Amino acid sequence: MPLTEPYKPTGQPDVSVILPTFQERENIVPLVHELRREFKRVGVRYEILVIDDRSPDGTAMAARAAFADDSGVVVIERAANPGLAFSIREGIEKSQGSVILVMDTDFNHQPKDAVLIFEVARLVDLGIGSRFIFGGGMPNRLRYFLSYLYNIFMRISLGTRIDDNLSGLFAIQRAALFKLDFDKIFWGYGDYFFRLLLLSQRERMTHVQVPVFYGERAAGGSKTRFISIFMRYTREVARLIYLRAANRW
Ligand SMILES: Nc1nc2c(ncn2[C@@H]2O[C@H](COP(=O)(O)OP(=O)(O)O)[C@@H](O)[C@H]2O)c(=O)[nH]1
Ligand SMILES: [Mg+2]
Repeated sequence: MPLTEPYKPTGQPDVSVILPTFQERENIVPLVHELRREFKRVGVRYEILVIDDRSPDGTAMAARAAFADDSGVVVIERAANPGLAFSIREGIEKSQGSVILVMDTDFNHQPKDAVLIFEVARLVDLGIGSRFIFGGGMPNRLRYFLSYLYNIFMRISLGTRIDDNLSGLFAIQRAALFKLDFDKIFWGYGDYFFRLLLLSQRERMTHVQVPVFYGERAAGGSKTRFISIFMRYTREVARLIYLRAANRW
């Protein structure tokens, strides 16, 4: 569809945006507004799925109230199996778009970058947001440097060819994604993302990295503790090295 065509809200969406939320009441409404504006600007039929893990702050209620008149915004409140990767999986399984875009909802991931990554994924299998290629980055320089070193470790130990294995900002062709074994990918936290990259690399899917510069979280607090999350990722990297050596993954 040429970019000049007007917005058409019927038929299969061009993109399904998966927005996992936990305690994001202040962020979710402005984020969805901005995404809608961006997609309308480029003439893309969108579907936006907010996948909320029953946030006590009323995230789901706020999103539902703000977008009651837009059938392209769907709010799902999950009952069982809380967790980031399970939420993303549920969103994907309930989506219809020909490209699936996943992003954080706290403005660490910028809507403008997400739209560019979506446009890339229309042409290849996977568009991946990367902080570690020219033009990318994040405001916290210490975290940036530590994440940069950690990604070098991941590239060497796992053999991934991607510079940022932890961004969690990506878009993928629906047909490509559904070739992968979801049970092997979608559990845990940000580690699901490097399992997805590894399996798609094994399937020889085409990956294109797009530089992204993170924004500061707009409102609320982060759910992750930097040190404990890296310990968790390191256990998972070690497990994958072992399983792959034994031909069991
Ligand atoms: N559905 C769901 N979303 C979550 C959960 N934990 C975190 N998120 C969302 O995942 C994204 C990243 O979380 P965040 O706390 O910003 O992590 P950080 O960016 O690594 O500090 C945000 O959109 C959160 O709302 C969870 O248990 N369930
Ligand atoms: Mg964040």
